[in-house]
Amino acid sequence: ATITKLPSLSLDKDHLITDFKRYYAYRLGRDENCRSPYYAYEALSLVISDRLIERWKNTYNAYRDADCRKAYYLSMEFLMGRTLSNAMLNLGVTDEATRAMYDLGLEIEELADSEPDAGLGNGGLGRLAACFIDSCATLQLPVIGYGLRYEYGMFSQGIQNGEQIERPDHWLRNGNVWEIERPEYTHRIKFGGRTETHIDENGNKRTCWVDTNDILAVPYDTPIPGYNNGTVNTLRLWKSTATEEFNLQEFNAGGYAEAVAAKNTAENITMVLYPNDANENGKALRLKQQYLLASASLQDVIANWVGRHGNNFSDFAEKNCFQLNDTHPSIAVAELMRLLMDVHGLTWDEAWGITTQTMAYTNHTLLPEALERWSVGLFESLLPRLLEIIYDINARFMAEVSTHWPGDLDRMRRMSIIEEGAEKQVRMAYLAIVGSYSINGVAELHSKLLQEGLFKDFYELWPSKFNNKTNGVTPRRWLAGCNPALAELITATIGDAWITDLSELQKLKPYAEDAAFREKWLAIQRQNKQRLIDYKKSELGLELSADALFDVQVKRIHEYKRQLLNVLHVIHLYDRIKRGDAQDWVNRCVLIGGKAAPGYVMAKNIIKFINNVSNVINFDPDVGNKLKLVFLPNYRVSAMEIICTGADLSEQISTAGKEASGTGNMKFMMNGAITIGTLDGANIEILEEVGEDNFFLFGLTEDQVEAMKGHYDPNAIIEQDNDLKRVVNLIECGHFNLMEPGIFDDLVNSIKSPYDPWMTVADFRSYVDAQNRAEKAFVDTERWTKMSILNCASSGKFSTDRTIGDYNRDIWKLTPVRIDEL
Ligand code: DL6
Repeated sequence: ATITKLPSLSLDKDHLITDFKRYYAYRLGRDENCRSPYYAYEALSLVISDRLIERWKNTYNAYRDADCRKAYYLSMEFLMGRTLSNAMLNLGVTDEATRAMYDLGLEIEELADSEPDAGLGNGGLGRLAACFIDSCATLQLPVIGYGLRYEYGMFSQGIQNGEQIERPDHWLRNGNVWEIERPEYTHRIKFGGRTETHIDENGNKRTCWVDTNDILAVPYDTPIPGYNNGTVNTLRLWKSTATEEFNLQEFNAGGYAEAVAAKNTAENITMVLYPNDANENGKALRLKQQYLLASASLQDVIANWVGRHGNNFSDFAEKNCFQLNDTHPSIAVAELMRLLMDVHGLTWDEAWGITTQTMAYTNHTLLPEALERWSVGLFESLLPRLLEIIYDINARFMAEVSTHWPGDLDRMRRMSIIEEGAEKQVRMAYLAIVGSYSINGVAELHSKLLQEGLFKDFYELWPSKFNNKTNGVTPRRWLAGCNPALAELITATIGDAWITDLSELQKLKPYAEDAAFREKWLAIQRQNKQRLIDYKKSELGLELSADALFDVQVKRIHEYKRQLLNVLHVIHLYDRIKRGDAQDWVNRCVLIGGKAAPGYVMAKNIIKFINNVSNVINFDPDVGNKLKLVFLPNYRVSAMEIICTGADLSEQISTAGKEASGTGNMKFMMNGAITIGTLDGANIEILEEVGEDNFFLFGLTEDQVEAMKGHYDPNAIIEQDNDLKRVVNLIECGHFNLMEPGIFDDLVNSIKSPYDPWMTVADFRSYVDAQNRAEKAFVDTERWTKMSILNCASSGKFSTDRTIGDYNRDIWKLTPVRIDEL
C-alpha cells in the first residue's frame, strides 16, 4: 500500500503546467525547438491520464469492496475517436488546461487536433459502444467494455479521380498514451486440435480439447471517465501474441525464421479491423478474432470470480451478465459452456443454467446478409470443441421446439442453429438467441420487425425474451464537447443539468419564441457553418457560403441508405437551373461523406458518381453559388464533431424498414439540424418527439414497401414524372461521365430494376416535395431558427444515458456505485 500511496494530483493550472513541462522535457525529451504540436498533445495527455488513473484505482477498489453485480459489454468494435478533449471535459479540467496551454504559448485546439482517431469500428455499431461506455461511467454503473486492440483501424479514405482509395490506418504508429498494457492478465486461447473424452475420478464423462495451437491474449486497458463524478471505468482491449513455447520449440529445432513466422501468425489475429459494416466477412481470421474476444473476456471474468469464490459458481449469474453487441461475439454462448464444464467441472445443466441467465443479445440489423454464419467445416477445423457444444445445444433446442410444435419439421428446419444444405452453416444469431435471456433491437420499428420477421419463430417461442432499447448518443461528446458555443448558450439559459439529464433540454422550448434568444442561436449556427467551411476549405479548393442551406448526409455508403436518391435530387436541381427554372431559388450546398466497404463495388461506384456529378455542377458558371455538391473525404468521428454542428438539414433517407436505428440522425438533431427523413429506424421516434411541423417527412412506409414488392414498376414511375425522366436521361446519356463511357450503367440499371430492393425511384417525387418544403422553411429564418431550437430541445430521449438506464432497468439490473471525488 505504501508504494502506491500518493497525494492526489491537483487540477489547477499551475500544477498542470509543472507536470506538462516535466513530461515534455524528460519523458518525451523535447524542448522549445520542437515545432510539432503532437508532442505537446502527448505531454498534456500524460498529465490528464495521471489524473484519470488515480480515480480509476479508486473506482476499482470501490467495485471490489462493494462486491457488486457487473455487466460486460462484448463488442468487436469500439469507435472511440479522440480521447483528450473528452477526458478533459469529463474530468472538469477543460478551462484550467486551456489556460495552462495558453500561458505556455500553445493553443489547446491545435494540440487536440493532432490526436489520431481511434477508429476501431465501422460506423454506428462501434460508435454506439463508445457512447454506451461513456454513459455507463456517467451513471456510475460497474460495466467493463471488452474488445480487440486492432493494430490497424478503419482505413483512411482518399479520393483519386473521384474514386475511393483505401490507405492503412496505423493509428498506433506513435504509441498510445491512453492505454496501459496488463500482461499479468494474459489468457491462453486455443485453436485447432481435437477433442478427447475420458471418465473423471467421480465417474463423470469429461471432454478435453487437446493438441491445440495456442496463442495469448494480452489486455490493454483504457480509462473511461464518467462526467464529473469520480468514476473511471475500464475498456479492456485484447491483443494477440505468440506463446513462448511455440517460439522456443521452433527455435530449438533450428527454425529461427519459422519461430518468427509463428509469432506473426499469432499477432495477425488482431492486426486489422474488417472494414465491412453490413456484410458477413466469411474469413477464418474473422472467426478467430471473434473467438479470441469471447474466450479472453470470459476467461478474464471467470478468473476474477475464481480468485474470490473458488470453483463455487452458484452465485455467478447473480453477479455477472454479458451484453453481446450484435451477432459478432455470440460464440461466447458456447465458450462459456466450455469453460464452465471442461475447465471448471460443472455439469451441462449447471453450465446451461448460468449461460442462459447471464447472456443478453442485441441485434443491430435487419439485413439478412449481415447476420454472421460460419461453415461447419471451418468451425470443425478451428474450434472443434465449440462445434460439439453447439451441436449439443442445438439437439436440446430442437427437442424443445418439437415439444412446442410437435411434428412441425419445417419449423425445426427454420429454427435450427445448424442450417442444412450443400455446405452446412452455423447460424450465429440463432445461437445468441437460444443462449440469451434477453434479445433486443435498437429502435421501436426495428425491434417490432425482428419479432414479426427475422426472428418470428423465436418470438413465438419466447415472447418475453424480446424487448426494445432505442439507441442514443452521449451528450458529452455530441453536444457539450463538439459544440461549445451552443453548450454555453444552453447552460446560460437553463443551467447545466442537461449535461447529465438531457430531458432538461425541454426547458429550451419556450425560448424558441424569444427573438433575442433566436438571434444568439442563429449566430452560433452560422459560426459553426463557417467552422465547417474552414475545416474543409484547404482540402476541397472550393468556396462555400454560409448563407446557403447546408444539406448533409454522412454515414457509410450503402444502397439502402440511398445516397443515390440524394444525388438524383441534386441533379434535378441542376437541371432546373440549366432550364432557367430558378425563380425564388434557395442556394444549397449538399455535403455527402462516408466510406464504402472495399469489396462493395456498387457503393464505390456511388462515390465515383457523387464526385463526377459534383465536378460538373461545381464548375458550371450557370450554376454558380446556387448549388454545390461536395464529397467529404475520410468521414470519421472527429470529422462528425465538426460536421454535425454545421448542418441545417440532416438527410436520413433510407428505405423504410432497412435502417435499424441510425445514430447520426440523433447527433444532428441534438445540434439543431432539421431532419428530412423516411419513417425508418429511430427517425420515427425523432418525429414523435419533435412533431411533424419540425421534420420533413417523406416516402413509403415499411408496410407500403413490403406491399409494393412483386409489382414495383420503376420504369412506369420514371415515365410519368417529367423531372425524374430528365434526371435519368441526363445520367443515361453520359452527361456526368463524358470521358468514361458506361461507368454508371450498373448504377442506373439498379434503380430501374423492378427488383430494386431499395425502391429509390418510388420515393423520388415525395422526396423532392419534402425538399421544397425544407427550402420554404429555410428562407423564413425566424421559422427555421424556431424549428432548430425545438429539434435540440426535443432531443432529450436520444441520450445514451436514457438508453443505458433502460438496459440497466430491464436487463442488467446493476446498482450504481458512488465514488468519492478526490
Ligand atoms: O445500433 C447501432 C447501429 C444502427 O444505428 C444502424 O442503423 C445499424 O445499421 C448498425 N448496424 C450495424 C450492423 N450491421 N449492419 N448493417 O452496423 O447499428
